[in-house]
Amino acid sequence: MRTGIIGLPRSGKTTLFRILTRAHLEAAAAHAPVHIGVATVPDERLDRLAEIFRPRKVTHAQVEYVDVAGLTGPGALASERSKQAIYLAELRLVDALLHVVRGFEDPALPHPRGSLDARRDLQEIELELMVSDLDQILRRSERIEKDLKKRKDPELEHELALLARCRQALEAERPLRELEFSAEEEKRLSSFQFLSRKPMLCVLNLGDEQAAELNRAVVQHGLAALATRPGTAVVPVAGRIEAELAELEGADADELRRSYGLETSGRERVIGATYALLGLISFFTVGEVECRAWTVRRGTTALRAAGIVHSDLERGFIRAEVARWNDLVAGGGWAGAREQGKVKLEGREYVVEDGDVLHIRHSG
Ligand SMILES: Nc1nc2c(ncn2[C@@H]2O[C@H](COP(=O)(O)OP(=O)(O)O)[C@@H](O)[C@H]2O)c(=O)[nH]1
Ligand SMILES: [Mg+2]
Repeated sequence: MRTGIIGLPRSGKTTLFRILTRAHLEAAAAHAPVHIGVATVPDERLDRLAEIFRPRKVTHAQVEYVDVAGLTGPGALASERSKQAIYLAELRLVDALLHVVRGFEDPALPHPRGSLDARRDLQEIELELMVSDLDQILRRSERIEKDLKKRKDPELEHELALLARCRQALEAERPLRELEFSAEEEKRLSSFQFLSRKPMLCVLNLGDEQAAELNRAVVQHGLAALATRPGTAVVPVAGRIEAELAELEGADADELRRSYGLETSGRERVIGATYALLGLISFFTVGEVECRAWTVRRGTTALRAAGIVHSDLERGFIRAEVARWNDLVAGGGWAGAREQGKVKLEGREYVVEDGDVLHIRHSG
């Protein structure tokens, strides 16, 4: 899964990218237009399973983050527009957007729009995404209209009507993620990779002094209503502090975190919120060789899950042995969990739940 980081200049995008991926960018690389980094998804459940199975290798799930530096707002100079097109093309490929909005004051680091206003900043970038989508819609609609003049085609007529609906929303400054589409419409739209249709996690980047009152800050900055909008979520983070914490390990980090009045790790909250927004869950596979977390969409069947682990498992799928991760830990392994009646045998249509441990029985 890949998430694209967007936001105005000096909002804290690169800072957040570093927090998430724990990347130590070289000074030169820090100025490259697009950075791609991998974040390990923290998961205590996997760690507990590994204590039981003592595998040679523990593999956490991963999320990719892309720091797209060049989105500068609709007022971009002509000379910057071609660069902008490259950034937008990069963004079309991501599954979700992580929109960093500045919530910290710093006289030494002027805000690019002259004052702090989270809602205005959010709207500015959103507008840019919508303009890009609208542009695509207008070009495609024009082509369809031309074709329809030559010959009647119900397929194209459907598409045109659907695009008209999208256009109407965008012209009312409503992002496409707020519209409801049928499965068939979803399919038609997917190839467009519209930006304003992607789920968006807004990260409010706060100053040190607001670290102890994160949730109140979301209200103060006028972003509380965002959480109720479709495909949208908000997470407050004290960026500078989290960047400092990301450099530390274990107990030192915990102690420093508490001294700032922070209860939980910003990194974990952002990754967790991204999972929730995308409807992602984790299941596990365990053994002496490897204990591993796998990321799938909610609703994934045992057969599909088997295929994600290995195509051979999907092809030769017979049954899945399924246990809840904590039952497996409590039983000290499969044998113990089985004795306690905590292992179920499931068929290919079984819908995998968050926290399931799967053992696939297969032929060949
Ligand atoms: N005071 C303060 N400075 C921050 C915070 N987050 C980032 N910065 C600083 O703001 C500057 C721009 O941050 P950066 O992450 O490069 O922003 P970008 O332009 O959006 O990538 C850097 O000097 C950061 O150290 C914060 O929460 N508080
Ligand atoms: Mg940057």
